[in-house]
Order: sequence, then C-alpha cells, then structure tokens
Amino acid sequence: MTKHARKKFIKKERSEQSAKQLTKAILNGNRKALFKAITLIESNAQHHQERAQEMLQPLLAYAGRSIRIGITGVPGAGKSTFIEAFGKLLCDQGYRVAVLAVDPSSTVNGGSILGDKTRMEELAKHENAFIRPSPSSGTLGGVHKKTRETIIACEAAGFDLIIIETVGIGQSESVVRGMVDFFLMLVLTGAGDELQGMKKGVLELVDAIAVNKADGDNLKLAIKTRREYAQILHLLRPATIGWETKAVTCSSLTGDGIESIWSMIQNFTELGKTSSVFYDRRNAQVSEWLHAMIKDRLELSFYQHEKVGEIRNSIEADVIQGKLTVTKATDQLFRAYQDNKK
Ligand SMILES: Nc1nc2c(ncn2[C@@H]2O[C@H](COP(=O)(O)OP(=O)(O)O)[C@@H](O)[C@H]2O)c(=O)[nH]1
Ligand SMILES: [Mg+2]
Repeated sequence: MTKHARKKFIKKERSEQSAKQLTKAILNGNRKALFKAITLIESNAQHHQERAQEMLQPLLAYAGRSIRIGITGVPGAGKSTFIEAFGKLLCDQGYRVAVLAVDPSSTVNGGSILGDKTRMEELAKHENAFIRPSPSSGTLGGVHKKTRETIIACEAAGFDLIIIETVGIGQSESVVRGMVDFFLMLVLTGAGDELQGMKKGVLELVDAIAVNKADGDNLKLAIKTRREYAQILHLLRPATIGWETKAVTCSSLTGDGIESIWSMIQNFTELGKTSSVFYDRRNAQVSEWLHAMIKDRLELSFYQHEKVGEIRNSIEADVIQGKLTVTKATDQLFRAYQDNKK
C-alpha cells in the first residue's frame, strides 16, 4: 500500500467507525448525536455527505414509525405558537415530538429563526421535544432532501411525531405535502380576503384547515370563517383518498380546539392505515423522492459536461435565430453529452 493509499484507508476506517458510533448513539435516543447527525446531513461537504449516508443506511430499518405532520400558513398565522401548544400537549402525554422548520424565507430574513426559537421556548425545554431550525442555505430541492433525511434520523432516534413547519409561499407547500402524512393549514379570520390571495390549489393539498386565534373578540368571526372554508372545501378535491378535508377552529393561546386536532390526526391515521392509503402515500413519496434526485443529478451532470458547455451557447443562439429546431438542438446536445461518456 502506498503512503497515500494508506492514509486514505485509515481515514475511511475512522469515518466508518464514527458513522457507526453515531448510528448507535442515535438508536439510543442520544440527542447530541442526533444534532451531530443532522449537521452532517445538512453539510454540503463531500466527506460529510459520505458519512451521513453511512450513518443513515442502517437507520432506515428503524425509521418510518412516526406520524409526520406538516403545518403551513402565512407568516403571522400562528404556526410557531400552535406548534408550541400542540407539541407541549403531546409531550406531556409522553409522546416524543421533533419539530423541523422548513422556512425558505429564513435565508433572506435571518430573524425568523430566532423569532421561532423564542416562541417555542417552553416546548424546547421539554425533555420529550427536539427542535431544529431550518437549514439556512440551499435550493428548495436541497432543503427537501435534507429534511427527508433528517426525518429518518429523528424517527430512528425514537420520535413519535415529526412536525414540519413551513411558510405559506406557494412552492414550499407542495414540497412539504410530498413528505408528510397529514398536512394542516392555519388560517386567520376573514376567509374572503385571504382566499382571494391564496391559490385554490393549496386548499387541495391540505387535510385540514384550522382557523387559528379563535379567542376573545375574534371568536365569532373565527366561527364564521370556519363555515366559509367548509363550504369552499365541499367544492374541491380532497388531498387524501377517503378523507374529507376538515375545517376547524382553534386557539393556540387558550388551547381550545388543540386536543381535538390531535384526535382528528389520530383518526386520519387509523383510517389511512386500515385502508392502506397511508402506506400507499408513503411508498409514492419515496418513489417521487428517488425520481426527483435522479432528475437533479442528471441535470447537473448535463450542464456541467465539458463538451455540452462548449457548444451550448452557439446551439442556443441558432435556436433563438430560428436556424435550428428545438428538437434538433436537443439531439445535438445529447449526442455531445453521450459521446463523451463512452
Ligand atoms: N390571540 C391569539 N394570538 C395568537 C394565537 N396564536 C398566535 N398568536 C399571535 O400571533 C402572532 C404570530 O404568531 P407566530 O406563531 O409567530 O406565527 P407564525 O409566523 O405563523 O409562526 C404572535 O404575536 C402570537 O402571539 C392565538 O391562538 N390567539
Ligand atoms: Mg413561525
């Protein structure tokens, strides 16, 4: 063995060992190990990614046993406050709850993470809770992959519920729908106004709408808003086969309606497991994840390809000037891509 090869071998041995140790610690529910694991998952460094994969592979067998809940809503709808109340209720009942925040806006507005942390202060202190703010960088697709892998690590560490908070900004909702079992949207009173600005499509992604802040002077209006949503939902396609999308009210401040949201989610899960809709969705989600990753990687490999890079601009110019059909241009680029691979 050359000196270099030996160095490489030792490095690999070491990282394998530490990945194994990490895997073991996670299975023991060690919170520090889980934090470390997520840091590895979120890192873009090649050697971190490799270690993350070594660690995740054996964890797979222990994953999948939680209920994954997505929470969306416009900023200010009360998501963090809701998660605090809901999470505490469940933690007090002995469930172990992990909260992951997928907040693409936090890259732009760094303050939101801090804000959320303070709002979930009590939950964060609970021995049964684990709170992890969103990755601070990456594309939507990248965040997606990392969050999914983080879910696996949290499940292997024994968390019964994984709550994913997202910001209602259109694109992130379908991403989160693709990784959760139950999707809840928090809304504010005055459905009319909000519905105008909201794409109908979002209502077809969620399993329930909760009109939050149904307390004090706002209670009456909240009840009215709930009814308006219920009427609209009747006209739309439900997100989950065999489940009618529900409209409810709740207050994260007084706690009203929070317990019944939990009963609703339990009911949803039981129904889905009996009919197998629950498992079918999970299977479809994993397939989608695989296909999305293949697509990402192919695209990257195509655009990073040297030969493709050399001819791409001139071919594109020909297309724009009407000298070449788009199909022919694609054929030429693919030929360059494939020739060089052989
Ligand atoms: N009255 C009332 N205020 C609430 C309720 N839930 C949240 N809030 C307030 O609404 C504001 C936004 O809440 P936050 O949880 O940060 O919303 P997020 O941006 O959706 O995470 C905060 O000032 C909360 O105190 C509620 O149920 N009732
Ligand atoms: Mg929040």
